[in-house]
Formats: sequence, structure tokens, C-alpha cells
Amino acid sequence: MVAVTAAHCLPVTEDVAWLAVEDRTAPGRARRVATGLAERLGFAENRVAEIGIVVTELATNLDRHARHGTLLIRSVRATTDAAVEVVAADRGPGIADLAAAIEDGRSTTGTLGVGLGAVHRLSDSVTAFSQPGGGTIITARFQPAGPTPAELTADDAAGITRPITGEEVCGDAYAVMRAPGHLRLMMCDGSGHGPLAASASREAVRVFCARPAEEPPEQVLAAIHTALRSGRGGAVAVADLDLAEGRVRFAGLGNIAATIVAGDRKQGMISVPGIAGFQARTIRAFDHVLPAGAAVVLHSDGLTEKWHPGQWTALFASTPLVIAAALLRDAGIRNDDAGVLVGKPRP
Ligand SMILES: [Mn+2]
Repeated sequence: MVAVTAAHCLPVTEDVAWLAVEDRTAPGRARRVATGLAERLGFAENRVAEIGIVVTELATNLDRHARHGTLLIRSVRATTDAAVEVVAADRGPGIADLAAAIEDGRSTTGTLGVGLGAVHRLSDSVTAFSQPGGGTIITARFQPAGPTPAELTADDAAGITRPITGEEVCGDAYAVMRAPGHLRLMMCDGSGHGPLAASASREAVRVFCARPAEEPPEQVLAAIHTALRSGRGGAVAVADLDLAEGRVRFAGLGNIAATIVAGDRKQGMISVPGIAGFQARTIRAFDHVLPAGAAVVLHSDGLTEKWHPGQWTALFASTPLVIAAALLRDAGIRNDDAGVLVGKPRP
């Protein structure tokens, strides 16, 4: 793990594209989205082609074998460079021997998993999670050429946003701040959806990232509340994970669900009622124990709160991005913007 020497809010995820894999045209569309993004980010021609191969394989696999397959393609930006990140999720049969499918492109059930060898070979990093009957999630990352910026190697937190069906922009937004000994998370659900909701949540991100890392979460939340007065407002939550003390300090205003997951236990953290930007009677913070190896999850009401860690086998042992993708796939609803953020400090 790279030592954090100063507070920063990098990397940020941008250029978010969601594709439903519903027919045979999907792999071609997915390839064009991914290669177009890689070109814009300045990837070399041969690397752009390889990214295209990986995305084609992932989409083809979803089309042939999965149900409800989706691909998320986005950029992950540091100061000057950006990576391409791909998340494939499905509710298909699952891959019994995932390691073999990924490493050799072999399949244990006929043709399922064929082509995944290329995904492993051509990606800079791949993580997969599969459950028989529960579907598969595969995440792949393509780093920019040259030495990888330290901000792009952090694997202690990841979020995903998905707009309501039919919209292009998402009104939910999140940010992650890393500071020495601290991992700080923010989730905002801008009221309503569409561009005005998105501009409220963007403002929440901007203010969160501009506040000093030493400021307690309730003060950061109060600053966001003040800043959101000029717009739509929204639900906001800030969690500060103190890694040395094994503690979370949490402040929330409105309907953002916040939980600590340790093993199969899920402990809720309480927000006060209100709408950031409009109504806030008392902004308060609460302290919670953060057990070693635990994860902190913040999500908007675009996900139901009815999920439980015990519904998956060892999901929370995986990476924050895989955890976020599984939560969105299995607890996400389609008639609202959805945002989920997972922080999981290395023990
Ligand atoms: Mn919402």
C-alpha cells in the first residue's frame, strides 16, 4: 500500500457509461465505447485495440451465457493520467471454477468462461466474484502507460453511480478523501434526478474535497449544507474512518444509508432527518467502532436497505469495487438514481 502523505480526493471516476447487454449488437457497442474512451485518454493505438478485445470478450460472455448482463465503462482520473475501468455484472449461472476460467480461459461448464483468459492476459488488474446461481462480477483496469500515479493504485475504497432508467446523468455523487491515517467518505443524493440533482451533488463533492482533512465530519456536513442552499439540495453523509483508532465518526443529513459490515454483521449508522441545503435542525455526529477488516458502506435510496452480507458467500472479502457492484446489482432499484460507496481499509 502506498503511504498517504497529504490529503487528496483523487482519483475521481468520470465518463461513466452503462450498457445493457441484451443482444448480439452489444459487444460491438461496448467495444466502441471503451476504445473511444481509451483514445480520448491518450492510450497508445495497440493498447486501445487490446482494451477493445477485453471489452468484446466480457460483453460476448454476458450475451451468450448470462441474464441481465450489464457493463460499466468509465475513466479513473489522477492529476494528469487516467485509467480505464470496466465492470461486468450479471445474474447468470455463475462460474463454478472462476479461477480456471480467468487464468486459462478454460470452462468447466462447456463454453462458459471461454475468452476470459484474454481478459486476464491483457488487463493490468482483474478481480472476479462468482456464485453458482447468483451470477458473476468481473472488474478490469487498464492503467495509463508509464509509471502508475500513486493515486491510481489505492484499492481501499470504490464507488459506483447509475442514473435512473432513461437518464444520462446521475444525481447521486460520492467522493473519497485520503489523508494520513484517515479514509473519509462522502455520498450525496441530489434531490430529484437529472441535471439539477447532479449539480447539487457535484457541489457537495466540491465542498467536501475543499475542506481540511482535520475538520470533523459534522463540520464538513454543515459546510455542504450551507453550500447547497442555492440549488436543489439533497441527502448527504460523511464518514471519517480513523485507521489507527479503529473508529468511524459519522454525520448524515437525510436519507443516505450507512452501515459497518464486519463478517456477517451489519451495523447501521444513524443520520438526522432533513435535506442538506434546506432543513437541518441539528447536525450531529456519532462514533462507532470499526473492527479490523470491516467495510463501511454508504448508499442512496436507489438501493434498498434490505441487503445483508450473509446473502453472498465471502463477498466482503473481495475488493471495494466488486462489493459496490454486487450491492448495486442485487439491492439496486431502477426507478431512482443509485449511488453506492464502499470503504474497506487494509487491516
Ligand atoms: Mn434518491
